Amino acid sequence: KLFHIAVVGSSGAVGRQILRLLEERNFPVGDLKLLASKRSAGTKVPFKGREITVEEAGPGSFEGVDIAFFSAGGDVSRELVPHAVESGAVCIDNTNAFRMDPEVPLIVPEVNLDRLNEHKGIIANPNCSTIQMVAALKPLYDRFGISRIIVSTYQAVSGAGSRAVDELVRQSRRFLDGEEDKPELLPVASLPVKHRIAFNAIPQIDKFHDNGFTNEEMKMIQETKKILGEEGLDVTATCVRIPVLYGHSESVYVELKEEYDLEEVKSLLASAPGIVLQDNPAEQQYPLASNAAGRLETYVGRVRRDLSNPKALNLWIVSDNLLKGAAWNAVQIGEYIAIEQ
Ligand code: 11C
Repeated sequence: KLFHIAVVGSSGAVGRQILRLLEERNFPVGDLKLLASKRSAGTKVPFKGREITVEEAGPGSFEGVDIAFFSAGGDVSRELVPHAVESGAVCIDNTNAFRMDPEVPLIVPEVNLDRLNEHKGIIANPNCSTIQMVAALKPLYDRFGISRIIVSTYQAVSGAGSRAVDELVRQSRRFLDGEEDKPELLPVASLPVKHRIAFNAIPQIDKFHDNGFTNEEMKMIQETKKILGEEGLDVTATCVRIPVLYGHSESVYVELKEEYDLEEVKSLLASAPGIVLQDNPAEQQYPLASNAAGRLETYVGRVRRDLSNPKALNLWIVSDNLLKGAAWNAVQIGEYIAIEQ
């Protein structure tokens, strides 16, 4: 069976990767509709040797569409996803719009594929930093249980879109040339204060909540509990933007419910789906954003016993934020939907 596919946000950083993956993985695409804002409408995008013209997305865009991928921001999803569902499409939404809706499954296939069929037309794709963390922790969660997670992230600028990639490149050049470059985008485009990202680390991703956590940190906390299906899990996060283009890195302290054997932990990680264990300190082998960029897997290393708590361990988790963190997780969900139909 071939599927009529729509990609909303097809000219954005994630949308382009979704198209690339649909092509590379030979997804059974019948008709393909590329949708975007008015600004990008009219541009031509190559797909499997054809040129497809991007159309402006609107409520009437989804007639006959089987699967719609959304990655054009929360406001677009909130407006258009209900119309797509009404037209009979299954929507795989990359934005924050429906993730915490109890009616909407929040899926990382390696973790909770069993919830996929609960959907009523919308399946939410989690935030990039959440996806790679839960994918890596799942085998430990299943074997030992987890009581607490403390995560600090080192996130690439591409998480903030392709304009943020341009901003880092431009600022780095100008900074090395001794020139001033006024930051325009980061940390949050819609807030008045901007900070330089080149040669810097910014402890703010997205807006602050009244509790002092940023929205990115709250996403990690809430989404992790929902995906693992454990509201009582203790999770805390500090999310930091660093001058890396592609690939989020995370330092994770995890307290298990039982004492564990470190070799067993490593072999569980090594055999987990979608995970590559890269952990050989003697050879200076550990995950690096520069190696994870462009790859579909999540890399785990620096796996070590905590020195103060025998039930706890520390790890370093790296994945391409635009791939497993966004486009690949979404296309993977699409592949499971296609298999089941
Ligand atoms: C970032 N994690 O790195 C964000 C981007 O909720 O899907 C992804 C935002 C989201 O800036």
